[in-house]
Amino acid sequence: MQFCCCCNFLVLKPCYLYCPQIVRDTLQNDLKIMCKSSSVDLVTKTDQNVEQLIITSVKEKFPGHSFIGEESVAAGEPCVLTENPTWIIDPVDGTTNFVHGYPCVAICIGFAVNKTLEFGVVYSCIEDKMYTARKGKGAFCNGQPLQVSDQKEINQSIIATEFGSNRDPEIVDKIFSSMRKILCLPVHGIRGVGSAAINMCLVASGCVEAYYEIGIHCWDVAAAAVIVSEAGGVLMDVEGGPMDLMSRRVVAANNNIIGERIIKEIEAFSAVRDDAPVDPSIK
Ligand code: LIP
Repeated sequence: MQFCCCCNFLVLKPCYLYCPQIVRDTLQNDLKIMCKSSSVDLVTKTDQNVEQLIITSVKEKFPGHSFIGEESVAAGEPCVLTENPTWIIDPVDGTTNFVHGYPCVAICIGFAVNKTLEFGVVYSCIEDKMYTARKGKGAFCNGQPLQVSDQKEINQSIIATEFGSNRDPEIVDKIFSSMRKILCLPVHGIRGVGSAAINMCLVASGCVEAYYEIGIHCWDVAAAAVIVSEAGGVLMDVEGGPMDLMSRRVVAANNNIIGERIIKEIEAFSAVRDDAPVDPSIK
């Protein structure tokens, strides 16, 4: 089933016209902040409104398509990737940044057919950078081609990661232990902008050699994964092998050498899969 990604992008055009303004307007106004899985897992009315605008706009053109949206899943929609054409949406990636006015926020829309990611769009709202990629057609930022770094020396690299929203001391210890081992390789630096998608777009842009994280969701990384891949990068699991989009684990690197080098230092742990059956007994 072939889709003209041009008309897909045209469908998205209204989203990318209005959503960023919604995000920027709300940054200046009162935010209605709510919590999801914990007091540090935040969501705002803007997340919900932006997601609904995107889904409504796409459904008008493609009523038979499926959707996986961060806030729809939080409201109880299933998070299962099928062969059906599926739009994977993070309406505000970097919600904690958004709540605090920290200027790294992105709208992310990935598109998969037969469980294969076909294109991704990440709009970094405050920077006004539109990252786009279509499978086999390259990756771009505001129309300029993207290429990952050609660095093969880990000691000459910058690595990105995030602390995530899990505050279990044992998990936090693993996160810090991994960071400590990577920092002491040594690497030039460790960075994290508070948005998985923007971290991955920085890998695609060649200014970060690799990004890794355990605890992200498919909507955080689906769109940016196409951008990294089309910029010449690789997507891996934190224990090696290919990335599993629903596993909540990712390594996005400029090449296999850097990716495999940091995988050796990561203290891996598992997170509940995005597509895990929902336990009806847990309210
Ligand atoms: C965020 C990710 C980030 C992760 C945060 C959160 P959200 O996505 O982009 O990498 O560390 O815990 O999941 O929730 O802002 O869309």
